[in-house]
Amino acid sequence: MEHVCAARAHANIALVKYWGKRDGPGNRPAAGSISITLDALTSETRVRFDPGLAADDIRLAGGGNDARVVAFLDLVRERAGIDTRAEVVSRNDFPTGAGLASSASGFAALALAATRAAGLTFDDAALSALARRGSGSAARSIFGGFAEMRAEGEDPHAVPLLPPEDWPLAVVIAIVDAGAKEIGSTEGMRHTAATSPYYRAWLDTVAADLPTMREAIAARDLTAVGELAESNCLAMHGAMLAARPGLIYWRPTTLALLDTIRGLRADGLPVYATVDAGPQVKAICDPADADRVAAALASVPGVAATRTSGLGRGAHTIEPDTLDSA
Ligand code: 2P0
Repeated sequence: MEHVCAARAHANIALVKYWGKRDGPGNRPAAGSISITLDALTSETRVRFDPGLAADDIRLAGGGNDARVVAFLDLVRERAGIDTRAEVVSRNDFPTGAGLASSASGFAALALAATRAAGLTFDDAALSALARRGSGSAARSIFGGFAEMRAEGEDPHAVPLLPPEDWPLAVVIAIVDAGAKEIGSTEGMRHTAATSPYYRAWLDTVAADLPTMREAIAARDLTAVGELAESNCLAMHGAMLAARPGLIYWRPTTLALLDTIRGLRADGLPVYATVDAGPQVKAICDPADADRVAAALASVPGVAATRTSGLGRGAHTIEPDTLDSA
């Protein structure tokens, strides 16, 4: 008997960032994080467990890491008590591995599709904890809108804070370089924790920022959310820069974009920047201002493209034949 399921999930960007793991196995974060899920960055994944397969057959359009997917399937097989190999077909509608959180949407979609295809029914918390094993940020993409990764416990998972319709925001993504990054997040975090004299201070910063961010979100205060998100991002990059050798994900255009966003703000437009483990800049603003922000960012020399996103929903199942053309 064939067991198949397909799922869709969106990437997320963190307002309070995740950058560092606990020691030991299980991919557990050293601290919590808070994110928004973006409807414009989507992964769709179909998993089919097939007794006729001798090995997992992984087809990731746009690249990706097959070994990580197989290791994740092993976790699902262990939970389900099965040994069946699977065909996995997945596609993203945005560049993979370039600091646009493709591992977040990818592993969130895979967690939902693979568990259902294996006959497991996990609640959102259990699904989020499982997605974390694939990629820490994927735990947050199980939820839509605003979500918080809770770091405590043996098997940490994210929790929802606000659904997307409760506070619509826009994120304008300025793509500087769509190529895959040289140092992945897992290695970048390890290097930062091992060598940066500012790593401890970074974790202290996150501990202080989490409750403040929760309050700012509850109050729907864009200025407070944006200022804190931008500061938290710069503190994370500060810890990376201080690693030895320094970890620099930015390109000159990244800095030009940050400058442009500060210029818009000086002109009275409330827009705030965040940058992840790549050169892309994401600008957070009110949806009514998104076109103006996108036009300003697109005019910065070196910007390849911009993409505007609203907030998206959490991981959900879709018809398996959606992936037939993938
Ligand atoms: C974040 N990032 O909070 C931070 C900010 C990148 C910079 O979560 O090792 O790919 O797979 O658990 O989830 C990227 O880290 O790392 C990330 P792993 P992941 O969004």
